[in-house]
Amino acid sequence: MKLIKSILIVFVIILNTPLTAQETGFSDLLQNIDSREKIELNGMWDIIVDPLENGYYNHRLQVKDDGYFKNKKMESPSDLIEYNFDTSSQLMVPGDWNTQMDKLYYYEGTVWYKKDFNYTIDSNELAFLYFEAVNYEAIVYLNGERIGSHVGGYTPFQFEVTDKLKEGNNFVVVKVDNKRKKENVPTVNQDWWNYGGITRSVHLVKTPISHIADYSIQLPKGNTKTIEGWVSVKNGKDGDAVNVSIPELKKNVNTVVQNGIAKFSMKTKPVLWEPENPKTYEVILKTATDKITDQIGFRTIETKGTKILLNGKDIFLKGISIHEEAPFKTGRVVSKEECKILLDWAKELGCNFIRLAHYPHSETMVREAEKMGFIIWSEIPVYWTIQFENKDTYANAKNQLTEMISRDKNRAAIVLWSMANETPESEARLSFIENLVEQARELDNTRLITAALDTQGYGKDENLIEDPLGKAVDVIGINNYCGWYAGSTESCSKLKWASTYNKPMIMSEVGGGALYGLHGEKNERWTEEYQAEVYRTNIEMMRNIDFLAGLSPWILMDFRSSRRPLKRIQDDFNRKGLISEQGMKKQAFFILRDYYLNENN
Ligand code: GCB
Repeated sequence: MKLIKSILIVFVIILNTPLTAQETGFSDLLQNIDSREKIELNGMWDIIVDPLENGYYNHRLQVKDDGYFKNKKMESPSDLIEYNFDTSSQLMVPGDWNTQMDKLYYYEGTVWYKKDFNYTIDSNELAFLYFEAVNYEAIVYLNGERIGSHVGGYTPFQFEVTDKLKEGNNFVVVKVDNKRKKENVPTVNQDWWNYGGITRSVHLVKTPISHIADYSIQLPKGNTKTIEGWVSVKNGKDGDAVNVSIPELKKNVNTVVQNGIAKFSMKTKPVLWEPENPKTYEVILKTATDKITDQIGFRTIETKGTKILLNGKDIFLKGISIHEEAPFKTGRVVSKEECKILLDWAKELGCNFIRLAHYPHSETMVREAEKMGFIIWSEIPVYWTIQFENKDTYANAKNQLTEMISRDKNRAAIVLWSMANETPESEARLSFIENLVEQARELDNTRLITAALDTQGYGKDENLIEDPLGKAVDVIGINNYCGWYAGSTESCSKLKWASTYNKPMIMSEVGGGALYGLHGEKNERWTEEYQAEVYRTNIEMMRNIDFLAGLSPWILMDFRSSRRPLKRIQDDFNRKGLISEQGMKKQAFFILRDYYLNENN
């Protein structure tokens, strides 16, 4: 009886506990860290390459309590310490290790990173260690103590470390492991380089104790006259005042915190964000203790039958797919300048749309693209045959999806969240992706959901889109390699498409490979002429698809892939780029450019 009573009490307490900010579905990942005071932890980090994970396990394969994360130093000449960060090699952060050190080119395993920094304690502030991305698994230690871990190579994560910081010298150690595993997302099989390392920036972000953690500010679906949203406040209390203002619109609303969030709504008519005029407004959020400023654009996105409507108007998405690979030097993109080079090329190509494949790109990339007026498709690496039956795999994918939406939910440029790429049909796969769709809609009901389907019914005269996943998404993505993986180039212009769904379709991939500077007949593989012919005939095909709402051919620039060994042609590059990794434009670039500049305006 006593036991039942206590169970009941616990139950009642749970029911009565006010919902925290997490009514929103997001964690407390800090929004817009660039508007915060922070200590940059970029630059050279000391590293130890540890393929046997000797810094983590002892010789019985038990986790050590005095691993490399202790950053021990010899104190007397007789001490035995078999590592020393201070005399070790160094790597640049942000950056991948593969292109920084020859011996790490193919390396997949553990590397330990260590950075010293100075901190002055201020009892009025909190401190967060914020990682923009680490590929793939990170275990983070501060001053020798484990503070947390993260799985997934392309999304941000943070740890609140206020109580763990010391006055003066501190050190952070990160165990980074990029070993591919079957159960991971992506799995062991991927057509891009598995760049390891602390690939994006690291910051120590400072906030007031009661601070604005997160916010969502946008137009509701289909409504261009109301800006609404919420602001989540950490360590505040019910009734705390929050002020939201948009000076250019002469709007200023006061609201109050309840259960961790302050909701608001304002009637106004902003100039809408669109590719020709990527207008954003300065939005200021204030509490008694905190202030955040962001640049936010407003637009609506919907579908109507087979059309995509931006701000209520039919738009054709003239796009290109992009990997987050640096021009001229390869490796991961690490700077704003590199993002801009890629985006300038997409502009020159005549694009109003980019597919950021196959994982969330950096916040810098998204923000730069938004400023330049690109509509964005953003995706998680649910790629090919991952373990659809595995609950942990689902949890991992769901977490990456949540982190992606959490970071970018205020970016008007993003209109499509993509759940998956070329996944094989099965019951398990269907419910896995349907659950992701449901999660995405719960977190954000204002954008469109898509997935790139693998419909390559080569050899037939008509491709019928009937993948059951088509039912769950708003926009159907189709990856089609007519003229490259199957079917002659001539057959493409005659290929017909039909769909069981009355929905817009984006040709999310189409293309073929060419080595820049290699010339020959249009039926000779790897020549620029062959690739140009693939584009020519596929464009003819696309002209005849009346439910086509856009395309993002594969791909802007050649990119590294260890699936591509062909000597003197590929040399570890996927050659489907319209531009070589050295920035040279191939003939196909101009074929697509003509199509974009002269049609579908
Ligand atoms: C695809 C994949 C993409 C590959 C591309 C190719 O369908 O989605 O990741 O790189 O084909 O080049 O084969």
